Amino acid sequence: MELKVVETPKEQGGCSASSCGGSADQLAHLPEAIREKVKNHPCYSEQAHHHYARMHVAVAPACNIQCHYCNRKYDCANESRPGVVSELLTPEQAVKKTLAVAANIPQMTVLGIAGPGDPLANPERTLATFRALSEQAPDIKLCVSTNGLALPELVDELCQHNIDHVTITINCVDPDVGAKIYPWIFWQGRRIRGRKAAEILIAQQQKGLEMLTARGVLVKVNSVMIPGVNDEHLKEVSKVVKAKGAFLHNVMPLIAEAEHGTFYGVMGQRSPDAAELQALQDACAGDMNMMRHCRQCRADAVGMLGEDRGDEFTLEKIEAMEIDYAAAMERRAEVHARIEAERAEQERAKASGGNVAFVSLDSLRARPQTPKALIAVSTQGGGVVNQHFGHAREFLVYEASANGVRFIGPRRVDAYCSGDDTCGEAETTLQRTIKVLEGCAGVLSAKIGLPPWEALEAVGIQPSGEYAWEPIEEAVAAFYQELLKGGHLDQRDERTREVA
Ligand code: CLF
Ligand code: SF4
Repeated sequence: MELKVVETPKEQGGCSASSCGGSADQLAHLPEAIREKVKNHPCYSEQAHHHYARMHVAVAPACNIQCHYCNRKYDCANESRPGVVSELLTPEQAVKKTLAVAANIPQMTVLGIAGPGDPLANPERTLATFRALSEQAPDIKLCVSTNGLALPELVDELCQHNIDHVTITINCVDPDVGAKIYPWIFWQGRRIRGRKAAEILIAQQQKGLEMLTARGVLVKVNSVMIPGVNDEHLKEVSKVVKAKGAFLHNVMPLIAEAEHGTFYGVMGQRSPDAAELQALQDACAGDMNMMRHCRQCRADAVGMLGEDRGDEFTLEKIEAMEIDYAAAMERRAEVHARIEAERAEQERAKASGGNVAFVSLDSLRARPQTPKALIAVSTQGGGVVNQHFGHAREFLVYEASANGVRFIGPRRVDAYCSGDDTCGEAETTLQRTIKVLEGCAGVLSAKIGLPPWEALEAVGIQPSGEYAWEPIEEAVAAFYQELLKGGHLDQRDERTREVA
């Protein structure tokens, strides 16, 4: 039997990066120089995030604006999930930490500064960190995330330090919308409130975006989706920032919990659910390359996206480490070469029919009624199905259809399994996991125990351990066809109709 993963046809909105984040062709339309810049950046390339890690250093405590979704005690919601930063670092400490992580996690390719306040409201600390790192660790890409208020005045300095990835959080291009998100900004020594504040912020963001793209810097725009406030408006934001040269748009869900003490949290502003987020991302995708794999990292996150190894690199632990960065550079180069060889091998296998035997999705195109299906995957990186169901802290969700396989986004869960074959012991957590998988037709893991298997089947989610170590997209496509052939998707449809 022949393997073939069919790409989303261009006439349906196009694959590019917009709707087919997991495709090998995601970057194919870009000039070589840009492909080179993003190919191992875990945030700018969905493919790369399976293989490479990032880290943040929390050197920037102050902020120059107030967002209604932020409480200063917590990480910047622009780039992080709420949670206090464990340690605020000086630039010297940040450099030491970065070198230690680079030596111990050779897949770490990107150092970002994303808070806990706004990096550009702390320009001395932020730029001192970048300056030292561009000298001492030239193989690490430097990345910064900002609300944009202070950006235009700092663009030239950022460019001098080789920072060619900048994220601007742009939640609106209309000051009336902005006035509902930002109660005030601190601008030219004065606190400015209301619509005027939003007007200044928007103008600075747009000017900064234009200046950066004019200098060839890759700009990603993050937007927080706030239902009833800017959700509809973000389609317009997407159009505007694309027209000004932004490379990628990352629409993230609002995180608003009362216990975080944010204005929105306390006021009961709701967050969007997974379906609403996906619908908006799809609507924006017609105009923009969309990022769908964001994990809303902490401002001191360390490791692969979705994992946090910060505890291994506290100041105390780093002090005790002996770091030979010259030797680490060699090891890093070896590891990166090995990863690239593996990626190339995966691409070759895909192009030549792949490792998983199944019939071509082409045959399904003639069946317009073929249903779409969401399939969740547990993985710990490498682009393959390689994690035990009970160990998964998150699932990557893919949509399979006659048009191919596309990445939809991650869904986070708590791990409930403490050993290899103990799945199902903590039923309440299993039930929570099942809730997170709501809407999925199946789930692929490297291994799964009988109790969760039965619990999943009972709610119409078909588990499988048959695709362990297979490349994710190929496995999803093969599993999708298995579900179709077995009538599972039709039965699901009927069950859903009955429930409705
Ligand atoms: Fe950090 Fe942001 Fe750079 Fe990435 S994170 S500064 S671009 S290195 Fe990435 Fe984390 Fe999402 Fe940010 S997953 S929150 S998009
Ligand atoms: Fe908080 Fe970041 Fe907004 Fe500043 S820019 S108020 S740190 S979310």
